[in-house]
Amino acid sequence: MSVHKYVEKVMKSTIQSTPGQTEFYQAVEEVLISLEPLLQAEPKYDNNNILERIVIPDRQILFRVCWIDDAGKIQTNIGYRVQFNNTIGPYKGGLRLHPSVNLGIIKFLGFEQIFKNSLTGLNIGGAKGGSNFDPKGKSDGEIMRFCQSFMLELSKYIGETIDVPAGDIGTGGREIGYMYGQYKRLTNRFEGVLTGKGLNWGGSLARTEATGFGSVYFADNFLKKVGNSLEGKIAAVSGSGNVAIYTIQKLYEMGATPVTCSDSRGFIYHKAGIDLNSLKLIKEINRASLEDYAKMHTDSVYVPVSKYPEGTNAVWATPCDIAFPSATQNELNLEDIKNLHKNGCILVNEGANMPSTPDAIDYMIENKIMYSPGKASNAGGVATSQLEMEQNASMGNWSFAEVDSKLRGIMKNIFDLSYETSKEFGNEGNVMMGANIAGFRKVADSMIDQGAV
Ligand code: NDP
Ligand code: 2IT
Repeated sequence: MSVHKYVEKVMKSTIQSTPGQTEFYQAVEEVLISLEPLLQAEPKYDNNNILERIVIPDRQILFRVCWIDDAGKIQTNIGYRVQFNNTIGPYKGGLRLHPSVNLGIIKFLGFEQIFKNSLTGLNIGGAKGGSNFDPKGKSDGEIMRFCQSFMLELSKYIGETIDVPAGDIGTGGREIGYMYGQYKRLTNRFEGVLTGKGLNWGGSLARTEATGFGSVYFADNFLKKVGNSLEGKIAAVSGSGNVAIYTIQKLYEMGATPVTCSDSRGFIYHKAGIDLNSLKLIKEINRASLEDYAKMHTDSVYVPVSKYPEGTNAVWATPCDIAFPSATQNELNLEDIKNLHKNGCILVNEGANMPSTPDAIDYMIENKIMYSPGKASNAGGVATSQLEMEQNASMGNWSFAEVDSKLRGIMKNIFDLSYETSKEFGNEGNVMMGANIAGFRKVADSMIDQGAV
Protein backbone atom coordinates (compact mmCIF):
# COMPACT_ATOMS: atom_id res chain seq x y z
CA MET A 1 0.00 0.00 0.00
CA SER A 2 1.31 3.50 -0.84
CA VAL A 3 1.85 5.79 2.15
CA HIS A 4 -0.89 8.06 0.88
CA LYS A 5 -3.32 5.13 0.85
CA TYR A 6 -2.17 4.20 4.38
CA VAL A 7 -2.92 7.73 5.61
CA GLU A 8 -6.29 7.74 3.81
CA LYS A 9 -7.18 4.40 5.38
CA VAL A 10 -6.43 5.64 8.91
CA MET A 11 -8.35 8.88 8.29
CA LYS A 12 -11.34 6.96 7.02
CA SER A 13 -11.48 4.58 9.96
CA THR A 14 -11.01 7.50 12.39
CA ILE A 15 -14.02 9.31 10.92
CA GLN A 16 -16.11 6.14 10.91
CA SER A 17 -15.31 5.20 14.50
CA THR A 18 -15.62 8.68 16.04
CA PRO A 19 -18.55 10.44 14.32
CA GLY A 20 -19.02 14.19 14.57
CA GLN A 21 -15.53 15.10 15.87
CA THR A 22 -14.73 17.70 13.19
CA GLU A 23 -11.89 19.53 14.93
CA PHE A 24 -10.27 16.22 15.82
CA TYR A 25 -10.28 15.09 12.17
CA GLN A 26 -8.76 18.44 11.19
CA ALA A 27 -5.87 18.04 13.64
CA VAL A 28 -5.28 14.40 12.67
CA GLU A 29 -5.37 15.06 8.93
CA GLU A 30 -2.84 17.89 9.15
CA VAL A 31 -0.39 15.70 11.07
CA LEU A 32 -0.84 12.51 9.05
CA ILE A 33 -0.50 14.18 5.65
CA SER A 34 2.67 15.96 6.66
CA LEU A 35 4.14 12.65 7.89
CA GLU A 36 4.04 11.11 4.42
CA PRO A 37 7.74 11.72 3.58
CA LEU A 38 8.74 10.05 6.87
CA LEU A 39 6.39 7.10 6.33
CA GLN A 40 7.85 6.72 2.84
CA ALA A 41 11.40 6.58 4.19
CA GLU A 42 10.61 4.38 7.20
CA PRO A 43 8.20 1.43 6.66
CA LYS A 44 8.56 0.49 10.34
CA TYR A 45 5.74 2.87 11.32
CA ASP A 46 3.29 1.12 9.02
CA ASN A 47 4.65 -2.29 10.03
CA ASN A 48 4.07 -1.47 13.70
CA ASN A 49 0.57 -0.05 13.14
CA ILE A 50 1.67 3.25 14.63
CA LEU A 51 -0.85 5.53 12.90
CA GLU A 52 -3.78 3.28 13.83
CA ARG A 53 -2.59 3.30 17.45
CA ILE A 54 -1.68 6.95 17.86
CA VAL A 55 -5.08 8.32 16.79
CA ILE A 56 -6.85 6.40 19.57
CA PRO A 57 -6.50 7.83 23.10
CA ASP A 58 -5.26 5.57 25.88
CA ARG A 59 -8.56 6.43 27.57
CA GLN A 60 -11.18 9.15 27.63
CA ILE A 61 -13.04 10.04 30.80
CA LEU A 62 -16.40 11.81 30.69
CA PHE A 63 -18.33 12.78 33.80
CA ARG A 64 -21.21 14.80 35.14
CA VAL A 65 -20.34 17.93 37.12
CA CYS A 66 -23.10 19.27 39.38
CA TRP A 67 -22.66 22.52 41.30
CA ILE A 68 -24.90 24.94 43.15
CA ASP A 69 -25.28 28.47 41.74
CA ASP A 70 -25.70 31.62 43.83
CA ALA A 71 -29.50 31.27 43.66
CA GLY A 72 -29.25 27.81 45.24
CA LYS A 73 -30.14 25.99 42.04
CA ILE A 74 -28.33 22.84 40.85
CA GLN A 75 -26.42 23.40 37.59
CA THR A 76 -25.07 20.58 35.43
CA ASN A 77 -22.07 20.44 33.08
CA ILE A 78 -20.01 17.75 31.39
CA GLY A 79 -16.39 17.19 32.42
CA TYR A 80 -13.72 15.56 30.23
CA ARG A 81 -10.18 14.27 30.52
CA VAL A 82 -8.69 12.58 27.47
CA GLN A 83 -5.44 10.79 28.36
CA PHE A 84 -4.07 10.42 24.89
CA ASN A 85 -0.56 9.04 25.04
CA ASN A 86 1.93 8.52 27.91
CA THR A 87 4.68 6.77 25.97
CA ILE A 88 7.34 9.38 26.76
CA GLY A 89 6.10 10.67 30.13
CA PRO A 90 3.12 11.31 32.39
CA TYR A 91 0.02 12.75 30.71
CA LYS A 92 0.26 16.54 30.56
CA GLY A 93 -2.04 19.20 29.13
CA GLY A 94 -4.48 21.92 30.04
CA LEU A 95 -8.13 22.15 31.07
CA ARG A 96 -10.43 24.25 28.90
CA LEU A 97 -13.56 25.82 30.38
CA HIS A 98 -15.71 27.19 27.56
CA PRO A 99 -19.32 26.59 26.44
CA SER A 100 -18.07 25.26 23.07
CA VAL A 101 -16.17 22.35 24.68
CA ASN A 102 -17.14 18.85 23.51
CA LEU A 103 -15.28 15.55 23.14
CA GLY A 104 -14.06 16.36 19.61
CA ILE A 105 -12.47 19.61 20.77
CA ILE A 106 -10.78 17.99 23.76
CA LYS A 107 -9.51 15.20 21.49
CA PHE A 108 -8.05 17.63 18.95
CA LEU A 109 -6.27 19.45 21.75
CA GLY A 110 -5.04 16.21 23.34
CA PHE A 111 -3.78 14.90 20.01
CA GLU A 112 -1.84 18.11 19.31
CA GLN A 113 -0.44 17.97 22.83
CA ILE A 114 1.29 14.61 22.18
CA PHE A 115 3.53 16.12 19.49
CA LYS A 116 3.93 19.51 21.17
CA ASN A 117 5.13 17.89 24.38
CA SER A 118 7.48 15.65 22.44
CA LEU A 119 8.99 18.69 20.68
CA THR A 120 9.91 20.29 24.03
CA GLY A 121 12.52 17.54 24.48
CA LEU A 122 11.09 16.86 27.95
CA ASN A 123 9.47 13.67 29.25
CA ILE A 124 5.80 14.53 29.09
CA GLY A 125 2.92 12.71 27.40
CA GLY A 126 -0.21 14.21 25.85
CA ALA A 127 -3.63 14.87 27.41
CA LYS A 128 -6.35 17.50 27.58
CA GLY A 129 -9.51 18.08 29.56
CA GLY A 130 -12.13 20.61 30.45
CA SER A 131 -15.82 21.28 30.54
CA ASN A 132 -18.60 23.08 28.70
CA PHE A 133 -18.91 25.28 31.81
CA ASP A 134 -18.92 29.00 30.92
CA PRO A 135 -16.97 31.03 33.49
CA LYS A 136 -18.22 34.35 32.05
CA GLY A 137 -20.48 36.26 34.40
CA LYS A 138 -20.08 33.75 37.25
CA SER A 139 -19.26 34.86 40.80
CA ASP A 140 -16.06 33.68 42.53
CA GLY A 141 -18.24 31.42 44.68
CA GLU A 142 -19.82 29.79 41.65
CA ILE A 143 -16.43 29.30 40.01
CA MET A 144 -15.14 27.71 43.21
CA ARG A 145 -18.08 25.34 43.57
CA PHE A 146 -17.78 24.29 39.93
CA CYS A 147 -14.01 23.71 40.27
CA GLN A 148 -14.46 21.69 43.47
CA SER A 149 -17.10 19.49 41.91
CA PHE A 150 -15.03 19.05 38.75
CA MET A 151 -12.01 17.99 40.82
CA LEU A 152 -14.09 15.62 42.94
CA GLU A 153 -14.25 13.30 39.93
CA LEU A 154 -11.03 14.27 38.12
CA SER A 155 -8.91 13.56 41.22
CA LYS A 156 -9.45 9.82 40.73
CA TYR A 157 -7.49 9.82 37.50
CA ILE A 158 -4.57 12.21 38.07
CA GLY A 159 -1.36 12.35 40.12
CA GLU A 160 2.11 13.89 39.96
CA THR A 161 3.52 10.95 37.98
CA ILE A 162 0.24 9.96 36.30
CA ASP A 163 -1.41 13.01 34.76
CA VAL A 164 -0.74 16.66 35.51
CA PRO A 165 -3.43 19.10 34.22
CA ALA A 166 -2.94 22.87 33.84
CA GLY A 167 -4.65 25.98 32.45
CA ASP A 168 -6.10 26.69 29.02
CA ILE A 169 -8.99 28.91 27.84
CA GLY A 170 -11.08 29.88 30.87
CA THR A 171 -8.73 28.19 33.35
CA GLY A 172 -6.21 30.55 34.96
CA GLY A 173 -4.63 31.01 38.37
CA ARG A 174 -7.97 31.38 40.19
CA GLU A 175 -9.38 28.10 38.85
CA ILE A 176 -6.13 26.19 39.39
CA GLY A 177 -6.19 27.41 43.01
CA TYR A 178 -9.70 26.12 43.68
CA MET A 179 -8.95 22.81 41.97
CA TYR A 180 -5.67 22.35 43.86
CA GLY A 181 -7.35 23.06 47.21
CA GLN A 182 -9.96 20.43 46.48
CA TYR A 183 -7.39 17.84 45.32
CA LYS A 184 -5.42 18.35 48.52
CA ARG A 185 -8.55 18.02 50.65
CA LEU A 186 -9.58 14.81 48.89
CA THR A 187 -6.21 13.09 48.86
CA ASN A 188 -4.31 14.69 51.77
CA ARG A 189 -1.33 15.03 49.41
CA PHE A 190 0.63 18.20 48.71
CA GLU A 191 2.14 17.31 45.35
CA GLY A 192 2.71 18.84 41.93
CA VAL A 193 -0.51 17.46 40.48
CA LEU A 194 -1.41 20.69 38.68
CA THR A 195 0.78 23.35 37.10
CA GLY A 196 0.14 27.08 36.93
CA LYS A 197 -0.09 27.11 40.73
CA GLY A 198 0.24 30.26 42.88
CA LEU A 199 3.78 31.29 43.75
CA ASN A 200 3.20 30.78 47.49
CA TRP A 201 2.20 27.14 47.10
CA GLY A 202 4.43 25.48 44.53
CA GLY A 203 3.98 27.55 41.37
CA SER A 204 6.89 28.50 39.13
CA LEU A 205 7.99 32.01 38.36
CA ALA A 206 7.48 32.77 34.65
CA ARG A 207 4.78 30.11 34.10
CA THR A 208 2.15 32.87 33.69
CA GLU A 209 4.27 34.58 31.05
CA ALA A 210 5.66 31.44 29.42
CA THR A 211 3.34 30.74 26.50
CA GLY A 212 3.33 34.33 25.22
CA PHE A 213 7.05 34.85 25.86
CA GLY A 214 7.84 31.50 24.24
CA SER A 215 5.76 32.33 21.20
CA VAL A 216 7.74 35.54 20.65
CA TYR A 217 11.06 33.72 21.21
CA PHE A 218 10.01 31.26 18.52
CA ALA A 219 9.20 34.11 16.10
CA ASP A 220 12.55 35.70 16.91
CA ASN A 221 14.38 32.47 16.02
CA PHE A 222 12.46 32.11 12.77
CA LEU A 223 13.07 35.71 11.69
CA LYS A 224 16.77 35.48 12.57
CA LYS A 225 17.06 32.34 10.44
CA VAL A 226 16.12 34.37 7.37
CA GLY A 227 18.30 37.35 8.32
CA ASN A 228 15.43 39.41 9.71
CA SER A 229 14.38 40.47 13.24
CA LEU A 230 11.50 41.65 15.40
CA GLU A 231 12.97 45.13 15.72
CA GLY A 232 10.64 47.77 14.30
CA LYS A 233 7.94 45.28 13.23
CA ILE A 234 4.22 46.06 13.46
CA ALA A 235 2.40 43.10 14.99
CA ALA A 236 -1.27 42.09 14.86
CA VAL A 237 -2.24 39.99 17.89
CA SER A 238 -5.62 38.33 18.45
CA GLY A 239 -7.06 37.37 21.82
CA SER A 240 -6.61 39.23 25.08
CA GLY A 241 -6.14 36.37 27.51
CA ASN A 242 -3.05 34.80 29.05
CA VAL A 243 -1.26 34.05 25.78
CA ALA A 244 -2.09 37.35 24.03
CA ILE A 245 -1.15 39.57 26.99
CA TYR A 246 2.33 38.10 27.44
CA THR A 247 2.89 37.97 23.69
CA ILE A 248 2.21 41.70 23.61
CA GLN A 249 4.54 42.31 26.56
CA LYS A 250 7.44 40.39 25.00
CA LEU A 251 6.90 41.95 21.56
CA TYR A 252 7.53 45.37 23.13
CA GLU A 253 10.61 44.05 24.93
CA MET A 254 11.98 42.84 21.60
CA GLY A 255 11.40 46.11 19.75
CA ALA A 256 8.14 45.37 17.92
CA THR A 257 4.84 47.29 18.22
CA PRO A 258 1.65 45.26 18.79
CA VAL A 259 -1.30 47.29 17.49
CA THR A 260 -4.30 44.96 17.99
CA CYS A 261 -5.97 42.62 20.46
CA SER A 262 -9.43 41.04 20.54
CA ASP A 263 -11.94 39.10 22.60
CA SER A 264 -15.07 37.19 21.73
CA ARG A 265 -17.05 40.42 21.53
CA GLY A 266 -14.80 42.66 19.41
CA PHE A 267 -11.35 43.99 18.55
CA ILE A 268 -9.15 46.97 19.30
CA TYR A 269 -6.85 48.71 16.85
CA HIS A 270 -4.44 51.12 18.50
CA LYS A 271 -1.94 52.51 16.04
CA ALA A 272 0.25 53.96 18.79
CA GLY A 273 0.57 50.42 20.27
CA ILE A 274 -1.62 48.51 22.72
CA ASP A 275 -1.23 49.86 26.25
CA LEU A 276 -0.21 46.84 28.30
CA ASN A 277 -1.20 48.20 31.71
CA SER A 278 -4.74 49.04 30.54
CA LEU A 279 -5.07 45.62 28.94
CA LYS A 280 -3.94 43.81 32.11
CA LEU A 281 -6.27 45.92 34.24
CA ILE A 282 -9.28 45.20 32.02
CA LYS A 283 -8.63 41.50 31.49
CA GLU A 284 -6.67 40.20 34.49
CA ILE A 285 -8.27 42.28 37.22
CA ASN A 286 -11.68 43.55 36.07
CA ARG A 287 -12.45 40.57 33.77
CA ALA A 288 -14.25 43.06 31.53
CA SER A 289 -14.83 43.67 27.80
CA LEU A 290 -12.32 45.37 25.50
CA GLU A 291 -14.92 48.07 24.94
CA ASP A 292 -13.48 49.59 28.15
CA TYR A 293 -10.10 49.94 26.42
CA ALA A 294 -11.53 52.28 23.78
CA LYS A 295 -13.01 54.43 26.56
CA MET A 296 -9.58 54.68 28.22
CA HIS A 297 -7.73 55.36 24.94
CA THR A 298 -9.73 57.65 22.70
CA ASP A 299 -7.14 57.37 19.90
CA SER A 300 -7.91 53.63 19.60
CA VAL A 301 -10.73 52.02 17.59
CA TYR A 302 -13.10 49.34 18.92
CA VAL A 303 -15.05 47.24 16.42
CA PRO A 304 -17.67 44.79 17.75
CA VAL A 305 -17.83 41.33 16.17
CA SER A 306 -21.25 42.11 14.67
CA LYS A 307 -19.56 44.73 12.44
CA TYR A 308 -16.95 42.36 10.96
CA PRO A 309 -17.42 41.53 7.28
CA GLU A 310 -19.00 38.07 6.90
CA GLY A 311 -16.50 35.25 7.42
CA THR A 312 -13.46 37.32 8.38
CA ASN A 313 -11.74 38.32 11.58
CA ALA A 314 -11.11 42.07 11.64
CA VAL A 315 -7.71 41.66 13.33
CA TRP A 316 -6.30 40.14 10.16
CA ALA A 317 -7.45 43.03 7.95
CA THR A 318 -5.08 45.30 9.89
CA PRO A 319 -1.86 46.29 8.12
CA CYS A 320 1.01 44.48 9.89
CA ASP A 321 4.39 42.80 9.31
CA ILE A 322 3.81 39.83 11.61
CA ALA A 323 0.67 38.13 12.98
CA PHE A 324 0.15 36.28 16.30
CA PRO A 325 -3.20 34.45 16.40
CA SER A 326 -3.56 33.84 20.16
CA ALA A 327 -7.28 33.32 20.84
CA THR A 328 -8.77 30.05 19.64
CA GLN A 329 -9.03 27.41 16.88
CA ASN A 330 -9.95 28.31 13.29
CA GLU A 331 -9.81 32.05 13.90
CA LEU A 332 -7.68 32.76 10.79
CA ASN A 333 -9.22 31.61 7.50
CA LEU A 334 -8.35 31.83 3.81
CA GLU A 335 -9.87 35.30 3.45
CA ASP A 336 -7.87 36.46 6.47
CA ILE A 337 -4.54 35.16 5.20
CA LYS A 338 -5.15 36.78 1.82
CA ASN A 339 -5.76 40.08 3.62
CA LEU A 340 -2.58 39.65 5.64
CA HIS A 341 -0.58 38.76 2.52
CA LYS A 342 -1.92 41.73 0.58
CA ASN A 343 -0.91 44.02 3.45
CA GLY A 344 2.65 42.69 3.50
CA CYS A 345 2.59 40.31 6.47
CA ILE A 346 5.63 37.98 6.32
CA LEU A 347 5.09 35.70 9.34
CA VAL A 348 2.12 34.01 11.03
CA ASN A 349 3.23 32.74 14.45
CA GLU A 350 0.55 30.72 16.24
CA GLY A 351 0.06 31.30 19.97
CA ALA A 352 -3.30 29.50 20.02
CA ASN A 353 -3.89 25.82 19.23
CA MET A 354 -4.85 25.25 15.57
CA PRO A 355 -5.91 28.88 14.91
CA SER A 356 -5.34 28.67 11.14
CA THR A 357 -7.80 26.78 8.94
CA PRO A 358 -6.37 24.10 6.59
CA ASP A 359 -6.91 26.26 3.47
CA ALA A 360 -5.16 29.19 5.17
CA ILE A 361 -2.20 26.90 5.96
CA ASP A 362 -2.07 25.65 2.35
CA TYR A 363 -2.07 29.28 1.18
CA MET A 364 0.86 30.11 3.48
CA ILE A 365 2.90 27.14 2.32
CA GLU A 366 2.20 27.82 -1.37
CA ASN A 367 2.96 31.54 -1.06
CA LYS A 368 6.05 31.04 1.12
CA ILE A 369 4.64 33.05 4.02
CA MET A 370 6.62 32.06 7.12
CA TYR A 371 4.34 29.88 9.24
CA SER A 372 5.01 28.81 12.84
CA PRO A 373 2.59 26.00 13.79
CA GLY A 374 1.11 26.27 17.28
CA LYS A 375 2.36 22.90 18.44
CA ALA A 376 5.88 24.28 18.09
CA SER A 377 5.47 28.02 18.72
CA ASN A 378 3.14 27.81 21.74
CA ALA A 379 5.01 24.94 23.44
CA GLY A 380 6.69 27.33 25.90
CA GLY A 381 3.69 27.08 28.23
CA VAL A 382 3.74 23.35 28.68
CA ALA A 383 7.55 23.28 28.72
CA THR A 384 7.53 25.70 31.66
CA SER A 385 4.84 23.57 33.29
CA GLN A 386 7.36 20.74 33.18
CA LEU A 387 9.91 23.08 34.80
CA GLU A 388 7.32 23.65 37.53
CA MET A 389 7.02 19.87 37.98
CA GLU A 390 10.81 19.65 38.22
CA GLN A 391 10.88 22.31 40.95
CA ASN A 392 8.05 20.56 42.83
CA ALA A 393 9.79 17.20 42.63
CA SER A 394 12.98 18.64 44.15
CA MET A 395 11.07 20.93 46.56
CA GLY A 396 13.01 23.83 45.00
CA ASN A 397 12.33 27.29 43.64
CA TRP A 398 14.18 28.81 40.72
CA SER A 399 14.49 32.53 39.95
CA PHE A 400 12.51 34.19 37.16
CA ALA A 401 15.73 34.69 35.20
CA GLU A 402 16.62 31.01 35.48
CA VAL A 403 13.23 29.78 34.28
CA ASP A 404 13.10 32.38 31.50
CA SER A 405 16.56 31.44 30.29
CA LYS A 406 15.62 27.74 30.19
CA LEU A 407 12.45 28.69 28.28
CA ARG A 408 14.48 30.63 25.72
CA GLY A 409 16.77 27.64 25.25
CA ILE A 410 13.85 25.24 24.86
CA MET A 411 12.16 27.48 22.24
CA LYS A 412 15.42 27.70 20.30
CA ASN A 413 15.78 23.92 20.40
CA ILE A 414 12.19 23.44 19.19
CA PHE A 415 12.74 25.87 16.34
CA ASP A 416 16.07 24.33 15.32
CA LEU A 417 14.67 20.79 15.49
CA SER A 418 11.60 21.70 13.42
CA TYR A 419 13.62 23.65 10.88
CA GLU A 420 16.35 21.03 10.50
CA THR A 421 13.74 18.28 10.14
CA SER A 422 12.01 20.25 7.35
CA LYS A 423 15.40 20.35 5.61
CA GLU A 424 16.03 16.63 6.17
CA PHE A 425 12.80 15.86 4.30
CA GLY A 426 13.47 18.22 1.39
CA ASN A 427 11.06 20.98 2.44
CA GLU A 428 13.38 23.55 4.00
CA GLY A 429 11.39 26.26 5.79
CA ASN A 430 8.16 24.23 6.03
CA VAL A 431 8.30 24.31 9.82
CA MET A 432 4.86 22.70 10.09
CA MET A 433 6.10 19.58 8.35
CA GLY A 434 9.35 19.62 10.34
CA ALA A 435 7.52 19.99 13.68
CA ASN A 436 5.01 17.25 12.90
CA ILE A 437 7.67 14.80 11.80
CA ALA A 438 10.06 15.55 14.66
CA GLY A 439 7.31 15.47 17.30
CA PHE A 440 5.88 12.23 15.92
CA ARG A 441 9.19 10.43 15.40
CA LYS A 442 10.22 10.53 19.06
CA VAL A 443 6.87 9.23 20.28
CA ALA A 444 6.49 6.62 17.52
CA ASP A 445 10.02 5.24 18.03
CA SER A 446 9.32 4.99 21.75
CA MET A 447 6.05 3.17 21.05
CA ILE A 448 7.97 0.65 18.98
CA ASP A 449 10.48 0.19 21.84
CA GLN A 450 7.64 -0.48 24.28
CA GLY A 451 5.90 -3.14 22.20
CA ALA A 452 2.25 -3.87 21.52
CA VAL A 453 0.62 -1.61 24.14
P1 NDP B 1 -7.69 32.78 27.96
O1 NDP B 1 -8.95 32.22 28.46
O2 NDP B 1 -6.77 33.46 28.92
O3 NDP B 1 -7.97 33.80 26.77
C1 NDP B 1 -8.64 33.40 25.62
C2 NDP B 1 -8.84 34.62 24.73
O4 NDP B 1 -9.37 34.18 23.48
C3 NDP B 1 -9.83 35.61 25.28
O5 NDP B 1 -9.49 36.87 24.81
C4 NDP B 1 -11.13 35.11 24.68
O6 NDP B 1 -12.13 36.11 24.63
C5 NDP B 1 -10.69 34.68 23.31
N1 NDP B 1 -11.57 33.60 22.84
C6 NDP B 1 -11.72 32.37 23.40
N2 NDP B 1 -12.61 31.64 22.73
C7 NDP B 1 -13.02 32.42 21.73
C8 NDP B 1 -13.94 32.22 20.67
N3 NDP B 1 -14.60 31.05 20.52
N4 NDP B 1 -14.11 33.25 19.79
C9 NDP B 1 -13.40 34.41 19.95
N5 NDP B 1 -12.53 34.65 20.93
C10 NDP B 1 -12.34 33.67 21.79
O7 NDP B 1 -6.94 31.57 27.23
P2 NDP B 1 -5.41 31.46 26.80
O8 NDP B 1 -4.85 32.79 26.46
O9 NDP B 1 -4.72 30.62 27.81
O10 NDP B 1 -5.55 30.56 25.48
C11 NDP B 1 -5.58 31.12 24.17
C12 NDP B 1 -5.17 30.06 23.16
O11 NDP B 1 -3.83 29.62 23.44
C13 NDP B 1 -6.00 28.77 23.17
O12 NDP B 1 -6.04 28.25 21.85
C14 NDP B 1 -5.19 27.83 24.05
O13 NDP B 1 -5.49 26.47 23.77
C15 NDP B 1 -3.80 28.20 23.61
N6 NDP B 1 -2.71 27.86 24.52
C16 NDP B 1 -2.71 28.26 25.82
C17 NDP B 1 -1.63 27.97 26.64
C18 NDP B 1 -1.54 28.45 28.05
O14 NDP B 1 -0.52 28.18 28.69
N7 NDP B 1 -2.52 29.17 28.58
C19 NDP B 1 -0.50 27.15 26.16
C20 NDP B 1 -0.57 26.85 24.74
C21 NDP B 1 -1.65 27.18 24.00
P3 NDP B 1 -13.25 36.18 25.77
O15 NDP B 1 -12.54 36.57 27.01
O16 NDP B 1 -14.24 37.21 25.31
O17 NDP B 1 -13.84 34.80 25.83
O1 2IT C 1 -2.16 23.96 25.10
C1 2IT C 1 -1.29 23.93 25.99
O2 2IT C 1 -0.13 23.56 25.76
C2 2IT C 1 -1.67 24.36 27.35
N1 2IT C 1 -2.81 24.79 27.55
C3 2IT C 1 -0.68 24.27 28.47
C4 2IT C 1 -0.62 22.88 29.02
C5 2IT C 1 0.21 22.70 30.24
O3 2IT C 1 0.20 21.56 30.74
O4 2IT C 1 0.88 23.62 30.71
